[in-house]
Amino acid sequence: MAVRRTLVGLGCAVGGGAAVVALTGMVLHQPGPNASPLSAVVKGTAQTAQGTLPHAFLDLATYPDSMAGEHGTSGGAHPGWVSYGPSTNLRAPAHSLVTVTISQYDGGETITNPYFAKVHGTVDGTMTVNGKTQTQTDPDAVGHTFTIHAAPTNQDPLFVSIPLPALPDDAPTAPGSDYPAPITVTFSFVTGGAGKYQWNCEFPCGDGYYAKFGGPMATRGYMSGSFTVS
Ligand SMILES: [Cu+2]
Repeated sequence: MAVRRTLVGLGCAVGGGAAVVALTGMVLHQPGPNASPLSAVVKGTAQTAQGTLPHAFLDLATYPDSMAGEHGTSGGAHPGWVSYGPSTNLRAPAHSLVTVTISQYDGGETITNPYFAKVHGTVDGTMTVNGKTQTQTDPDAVGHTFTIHAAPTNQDPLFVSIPLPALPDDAPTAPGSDYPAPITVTFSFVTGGAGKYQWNCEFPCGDGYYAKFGGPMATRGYMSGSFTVS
């Protein structure tokens, strides 16, 4: 709302409703890097320990750069930065089973904190990696993590953390792709009531920036974003 009010004031100052419409449309259609909302899609129901719940699905990917299209055709401001896609502004329904599939296209190395090489907060405490059920991955070969946090507020707690195994450095580029064939990681968790959460990668993958915690690790739209339950 603050943005819209500012634009109205600016529009009036330059004299005309047409300017207001043009400026408002221009600014509100610039969602920032990689932030167009992506909502989990409900397809039927699932039996869970909490009863029969809507079953929602979300597909994500992790890339060794920002060239896959989610930052624009030329990679945006930082084409070489590691990134999540197709969005970092994620949404899911309340009181539902959410199944996330992440296509992992990046390499990696030893994770700083082995806690984040383990699966936390999913149904049964597991994930599948290329179809195989696992509770952790090799801490010496982690690409990224997908970690949802709750701020200490009165909303329902939500903590989910998934280690994404690294592709081998010598993985060949897949035919017809700019990347090797990805590792496919799938996991499910149950949401509570409505809330606003954050997610980020806990593997310091911002090479060359502040002990690898800068750059894409410290800039919204690359290795972090929002997770809204509603
Ligand atoms: Cu990362």
